Amino acid sequence: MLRYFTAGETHGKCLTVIIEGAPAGFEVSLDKINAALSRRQRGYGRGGRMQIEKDSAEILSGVRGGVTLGSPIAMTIKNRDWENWQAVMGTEAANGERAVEFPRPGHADLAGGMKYDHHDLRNVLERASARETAARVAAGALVRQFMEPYGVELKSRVVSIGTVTDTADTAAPDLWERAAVSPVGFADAAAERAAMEYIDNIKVRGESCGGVVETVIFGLPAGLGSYAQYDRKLDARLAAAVMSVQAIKGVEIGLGFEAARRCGSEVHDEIVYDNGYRRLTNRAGGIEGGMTNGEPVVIRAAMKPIPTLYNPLHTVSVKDRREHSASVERSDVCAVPACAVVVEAAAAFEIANAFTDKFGGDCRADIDAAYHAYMERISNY
Ligand code: EPS
Repeated sequence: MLRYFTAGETHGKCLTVIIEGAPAGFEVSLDKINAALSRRQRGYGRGGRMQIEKDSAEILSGVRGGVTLGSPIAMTIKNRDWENWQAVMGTEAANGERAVEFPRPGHADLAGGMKYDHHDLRNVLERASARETAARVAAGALVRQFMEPYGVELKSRVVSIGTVTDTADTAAPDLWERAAVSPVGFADAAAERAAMEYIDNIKVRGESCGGVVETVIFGLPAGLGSYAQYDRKLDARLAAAVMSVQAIKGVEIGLGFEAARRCGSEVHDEIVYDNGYRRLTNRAGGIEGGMTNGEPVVIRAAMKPIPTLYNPLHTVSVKDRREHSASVERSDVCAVPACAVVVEAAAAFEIANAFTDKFGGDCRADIDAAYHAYMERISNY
């Protein structure tokens, strides 16, 4: 089983991720990991922090000569901002400055303070911050490389920002390429301009905004995941992985909630045989009965607006319960394009987990043999 853990505070020294269960014998490119990290930093509407950081990962263990060893892989991403926070965030001595007293509605501040008995809510926000997602992006960008030799590819884009929806034709061959270079992750140029204007407008009002992101996974054979037990269902695992991303409030596979409004014939995908079993549509989003069905896996996730508002909401002090406006920390007006990269990484990890579960988790030679034998067998089915 592939697992990962992250550690690190947003203004601490660094983020750390440890990946356990990685198979041996796979080449890993640090450039690909760093490219994903830099994609996560981009996007129209991001705040001042991204001007400070230039995220890059260092691999500390589990890889030798660019090839995985089968041992735990540790990576670290430095926080450049640490330089400005050492006195506040030092692990040996901390000066107590920049204490946070006024919990932000929508953030982990209040419940986290009550749960862990923190009276300086900085102790909560430092870890709850979406800065942690940089470590997850590094993990996802590493493990997806185990599936590249088998033609598995992940793409992501932004579907909507606030009330503005991308109007691009989703069948366009350059959809993903255009979305990848857009400052808002859209493929249509007019919709892109409208989204940027929308972000400008809400920024003036001291607001933040959310949006919907989409990740599609191409090249997966039928049969990853299982219907046999609830916790082996791939859609359940993907939903949990994506829902665990900061600020995600909803996850859909394929039609998602829309399926509930349609009749059966408008939901299910008819089966044909054309050099393999295929579907005339992909409304299921590539998963039936908790398993991949050979069509692309389509995941959509809804991100809520970031809770830090420059025009802050009403709250109360956790020191003396007096009424006050919520704390204002430097933040982003819109982080939806970054969220698309994070959701892609979270999905990549779960897919790699299902892939190695199906084809073996020890080494590339075993995975190669199992993969090709399986593909041969199902091609004769
Ligand atoms: C983020 C880093 C954070 C925030 C943001 C995401 O840095 P800082 O707090 O120093 O500005 O910009 O996190 C949040 C908005 C949040 O609410 O957690 C990052 O690296 O993505």
